[in-house]
Amino acid sequence: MIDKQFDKETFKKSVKDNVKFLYRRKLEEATQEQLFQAVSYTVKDVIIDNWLDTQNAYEAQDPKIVYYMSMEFLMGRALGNNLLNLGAYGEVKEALEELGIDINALEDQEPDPALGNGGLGRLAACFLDSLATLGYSAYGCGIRYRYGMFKQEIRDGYQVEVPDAWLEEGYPFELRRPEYAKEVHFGGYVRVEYDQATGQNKFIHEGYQAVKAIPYDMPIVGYENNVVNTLRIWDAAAIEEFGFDSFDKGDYKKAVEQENLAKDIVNVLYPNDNKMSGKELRLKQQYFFVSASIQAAIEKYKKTHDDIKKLHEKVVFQMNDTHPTMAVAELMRILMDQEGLGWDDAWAVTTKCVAYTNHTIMAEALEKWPIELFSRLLPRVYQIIEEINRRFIIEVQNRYPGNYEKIKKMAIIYDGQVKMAHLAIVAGFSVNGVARLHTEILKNQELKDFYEMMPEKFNNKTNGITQRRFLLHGNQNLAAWITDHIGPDWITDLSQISKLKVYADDEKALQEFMNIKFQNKQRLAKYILEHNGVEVDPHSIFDVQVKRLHEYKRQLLNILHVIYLYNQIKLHPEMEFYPRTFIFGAKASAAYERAKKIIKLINCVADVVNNDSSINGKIKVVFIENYRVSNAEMIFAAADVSEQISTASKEASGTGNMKFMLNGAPTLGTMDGANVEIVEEVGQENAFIFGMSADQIINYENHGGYDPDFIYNTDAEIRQVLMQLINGTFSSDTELFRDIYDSLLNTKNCSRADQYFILGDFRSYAEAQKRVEAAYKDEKKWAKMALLNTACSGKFSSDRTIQEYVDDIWHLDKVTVTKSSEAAEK
Ligand code: 26W
Repeated sequence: MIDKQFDKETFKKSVKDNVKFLYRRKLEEATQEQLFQAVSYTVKDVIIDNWLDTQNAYEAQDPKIVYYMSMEFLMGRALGNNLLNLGAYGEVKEALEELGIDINALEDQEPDPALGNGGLGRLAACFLDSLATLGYSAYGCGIRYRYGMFKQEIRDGYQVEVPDAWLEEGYPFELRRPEYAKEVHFGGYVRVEYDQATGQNKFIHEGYQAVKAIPYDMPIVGYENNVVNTLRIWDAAAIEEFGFDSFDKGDYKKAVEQENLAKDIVNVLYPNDNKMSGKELRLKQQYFFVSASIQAAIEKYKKTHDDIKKLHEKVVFQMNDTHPTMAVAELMRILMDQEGLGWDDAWAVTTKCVAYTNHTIMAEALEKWPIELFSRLLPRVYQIIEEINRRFIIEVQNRYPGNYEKIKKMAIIYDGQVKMAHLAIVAGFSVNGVARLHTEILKNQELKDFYEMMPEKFNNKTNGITQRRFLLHGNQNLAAWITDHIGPDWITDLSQISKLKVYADDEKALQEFMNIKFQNKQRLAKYILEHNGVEVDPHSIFDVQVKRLHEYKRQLLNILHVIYLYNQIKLHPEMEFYPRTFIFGAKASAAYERAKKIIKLINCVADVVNNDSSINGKIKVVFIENYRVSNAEMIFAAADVSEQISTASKEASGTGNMKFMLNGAPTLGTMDGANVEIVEEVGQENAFIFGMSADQIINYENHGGYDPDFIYNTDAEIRQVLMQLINGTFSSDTELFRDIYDSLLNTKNCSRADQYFILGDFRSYAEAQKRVEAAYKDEKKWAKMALLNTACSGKFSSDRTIQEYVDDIWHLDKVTVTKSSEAAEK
């Protein structure tokens, strides 16, 4: 697929030229950072040709466009991925070698653009990759945060948050597009004016503060298909650039204030995952990118279409959780106040243009905004939401006459608050969950009332991941091995990977498969030695839990079990025990105290266990600092066991679970989220399932919780583990983990002791861990299990997920892009 402008010699020359032009240096004098920039610019040049060709193809074919609206895009590094998708990785690697440059070291120079928290942001990034690869016209719409997800440093076992200045050195894979800047208006008031000509009221927004939104475009390269789509993220600036006259008039201070006000909006990503913060700045961020994106979409549509009432034929907005739900009211506003449509026409268009994805059932994550704040910041948008609410309540009344409970439960505005999920459901033509179990819980529990009233809107789209980043790039040896055995089709059609099943009993194949896993474990062991100073044995079982830190994900269950094992080994030194390395990686939201304590606990346990020579290194515990997309790729490739141990019903889907599976690590997990479907694909016998079911948990919750104290009082080994949290075993400060201890028991008369059923599931988890050990000891059995996990992962490609969104929700047209250079030759 490599084209002429990208052959080795031209490439090498271009890199040398870039070093010269950018830094006035010779190649040999350039720093690694400078080399990274120079190489990236060369790659970007090639991408730009494809970008233009894609633009031309879209203009000629006029396909329907999806705007994927998301507060978060967790992209990970671009260089390596772009090279792979361009089909040029191999050649470039060689060319660089000839220049004496190691491509891995170069890739390591790139900062991870971490414009997201966790699952929801990474899903958005996988979706963009799949959309481009499948040849669909799509824009990602988001915010160009100056500081993305914080960098995590571990100091004395504690998480310390360090700002992530990812733009400091200049980011080569972005293009500033000031010509597409938009204005966004905050505050002020709405004046109503009667229009004689139309006989209708006009709503005029006045006295507002205006902010300029400036787009930066990042190329999204499809896999070997010449398609380059766009992630458009918005930067903010003051409207009036202050000129010299500002100084003279003493307006300097005001001008600087304006600038700061604007800059504030895009300054930093909120590091909350699953918790609504209710901050004014967050609301500003939401409206800022939603308004700019919708304005841009409508402007683009109007360039080549003149009937705004047919917008839905060419445009669809997908709202990634409720964060961009203002899109509903903003679209109504533009259609009515700017395009001159009446309410009914505007509503008809809007409700065919917007769709909503729900990513969590955790109550504390649901977005509710105080009316006071909302109406002050966005008076016109609020007015529109009020009217949507008024009309919806009439519908509810018609449907359920006299049933005021329904109104109370379903209203968009109630009790002084604007409920964004309700707005999204009422206006959206589609509401989807992200795994089958999750969608069922939405329909039957969380959103039951809405499902009853509008069942046709509800549908499931089980999440997926891109095999191009998480296997082709992250696990290059395995990728090559797979291609050797079944050909390369799996790269764009992951269902093909099931062809590996014929090797499930082939000893040579299994041996090779496990050898690759071993090499990947060595690579991770080296990383751990370098970063943690801990020596881990690549022959031990690499048992991995990497994800955001949250109580419902139950990292605590994992570490308490480690303590339990440690006690067992100390008590029975002769006991047979297969060596284990427990690997954790997780960022905790900066304000989530208990989550941060759990990180400290993991590190304290690591200190004790790793340094206790009496256990002969049978257990090692490692906390990998600053877990992020780039090190995740390496971690998945090296994992033996995938810990997916959330309290059943709480994890909407999970996507890490799929990345482990793809890389040949069986799941140790609860029947939660997409684990259910993973087990369905790979078979019960190739996973380690434990714990209460979602039904059981929900049943307990609906009947006042359960009693962990009974377990504490009757199970001496569990009690010992809990006592060790407060008796100095892991910290001389016996109060350090008191809060964790208390959270598990009724000591403080708290009504929700052990909210996440850690003690309730403990024995079942320990027993499942025993099964893991037994299975691992049987080398052949384990190899077969691991290979079958890879072979059965076909369903979990985001290509499959995106095709389902296209077929059921978006109805996009497929586009083919031919290179202009190729076209010219013909
Ligand atoms: C308002 C603050 C806030 C921020 C982020 C609330 C909620 C979120 C996200 C919904 C959290 C999130 O990332 N959810 C995860 O989404 C993934 C993709 O669908 C799922 O796989 C995970 O199960 C879900 O936790």
